[in-house]
Amino acid sequence: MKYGYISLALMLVVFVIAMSACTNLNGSTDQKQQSADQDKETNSQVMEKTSASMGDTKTFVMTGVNFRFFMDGMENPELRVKKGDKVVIEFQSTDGFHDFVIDEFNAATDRVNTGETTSVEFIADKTGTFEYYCSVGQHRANGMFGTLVVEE
Ligand SMILES: [Cu+2]
Repeated sequence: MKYGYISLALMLVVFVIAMSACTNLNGSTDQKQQSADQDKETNSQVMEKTSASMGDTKTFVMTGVNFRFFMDGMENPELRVKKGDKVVIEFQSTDGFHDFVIDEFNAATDRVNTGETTSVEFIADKTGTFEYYCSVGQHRANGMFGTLVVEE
C-alpha cells in the first residue's frame, strides 16, 4: 500500500510536469503564430500604402502678390512632378486678392486676401505642360501665371 501511494504521487508529479510542459509548448507556438500574424499585417499595410498613393506627395508652398507667384524667392516658378503624384499647393497671399488655379486638373484654391492661406490638392494623372494662374480680375493677363510639368 505504501508503494501504491508513492507511485500515485509520482504519477501526479509526472502528470503536472507534463501538463506544464504542454502549456509552455502551446504558449511558444501561440507566440510564433502571433508574430507571424503581425508580419502579415505589416506586409498588407505596406501593400496598401503602395497601391493607394501610386506616387509621391509633392507639396509646393507658394505665395502671391500683384501680379506674380513666388516660391523660395523664385518668380512664377516651374513646378515639376511625376504622373501619379499627389500635388499639394499651399498658397498664401502676401499682397492682394488671389487664388491658384489649374483648369486641366479642376484644381482651384479659395480666393484669399492678404495674409490668408488656402490650399488645394489633386492627382497629376496625365502628363504634359499645364498653366497655373490666378483667376482674379486681370491678374493672369498681368503675368500671374506659371507652368506645371507632369512627367512620365
Ligand atoms: Cu491674383
